[in-house]
Amino acid sequence: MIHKDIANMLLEQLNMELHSGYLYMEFANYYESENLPGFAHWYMVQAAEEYDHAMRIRNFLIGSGVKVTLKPIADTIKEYKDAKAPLVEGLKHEQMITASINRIYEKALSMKDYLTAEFLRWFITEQGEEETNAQQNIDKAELAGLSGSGLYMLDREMGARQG
Ligand code: OFO
Repeated sequence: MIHKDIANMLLEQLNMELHSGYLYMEFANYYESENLPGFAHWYMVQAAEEYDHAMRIRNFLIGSGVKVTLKPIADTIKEYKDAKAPLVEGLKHEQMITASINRIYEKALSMKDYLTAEFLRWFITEQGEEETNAQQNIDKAELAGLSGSGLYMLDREMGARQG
């Protein structure tokens, strides 16, 4: 059984992961409305990954004897000034998620909860990748430009994301 404080932090993180998926689906909705199906596809794949992150936490909590209850998911921004704006929001969001994971990890270590700390190591590595991907998306958009053939080519590349 894990400590109640750690369980509560993980329940909060579970909600944040679901919110991440909700946010990225909203990005996808925006890109669909802008006729950028490749960007939309990239974020729908990302939304599915976030659901997987949430399920990892849910399963860990259940396996640790914690009763899982779900809270409402926070709302998202729905309008963006251009195709780069969601990418910038995405990086900010991932940095916030990283900070949250790190806080739980530090708390687990301080409470000598090595099982939770070990569980969180996967997320720490994953967050490194998530931030790298988010930054690369911004870099590519800056290189490609936000209109014309550059944007068209980038949209095709984004649409090739496998998983
Ligand atoms: Fe779950 O990694 Fe993004 O938010």
